[in-house]
Amino acid sequence: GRLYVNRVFNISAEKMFELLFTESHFIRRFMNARKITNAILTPWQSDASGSMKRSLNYTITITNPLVGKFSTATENQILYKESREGQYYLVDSEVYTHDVPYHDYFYTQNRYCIIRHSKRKCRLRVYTDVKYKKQPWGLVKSFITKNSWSGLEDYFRHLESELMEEEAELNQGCGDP
Ligand code: YK8
Repeated sequence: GRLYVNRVFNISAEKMFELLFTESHFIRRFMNARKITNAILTPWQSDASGSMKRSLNYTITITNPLVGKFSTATENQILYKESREGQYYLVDSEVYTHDVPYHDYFYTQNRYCIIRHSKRKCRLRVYTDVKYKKQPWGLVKSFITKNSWSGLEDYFRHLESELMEEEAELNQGCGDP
């Protein structure tokens, strides 16, 4: 896997969770900017193990010339019960892209870790892995992995920079002296 985001933000852990994992203006704006459309989100609901789950369905716009311009996708998120409000949030998200070549072979697992740093700061880590449901040939596998990494890198670089913008806006006039 790869670590795509690992940074301390001037944003509380609680606020970071709200920005990324609720229907915040921030995430709506970000989805618009990424041309992620037709989003349907279920609310967070507790499961039998005491963790929380939700799922998202949407259409992504793809810039990779090897792939069609759009794909539907499903994202299943789990907020582990080990999470502590305001302190520590661990979210795993499995993303299935249904309309790309070899879609039945792989999915992406993103692990988001939000850790309280101080009252108004948190660390965000995003760790990503491409997982295989069945083993493709070596050549196909490296093709999938390479194309996935480049798309993911672009996505998380953009997310990080938008979070930095949001951080600047949130701290206007009331940031740390
Ligand atoms: C989520 C991983 C792979 C996929 C894409 C497929 C290449 C197909 C390989 C062929 C287009 C928002 C990605 C990047 C699309 C976007 C997905 C996003 C960024 C040529 C063999 C969508 C996080 C996420 C997870 C997986 C990403 C796909 O919140 O390369």
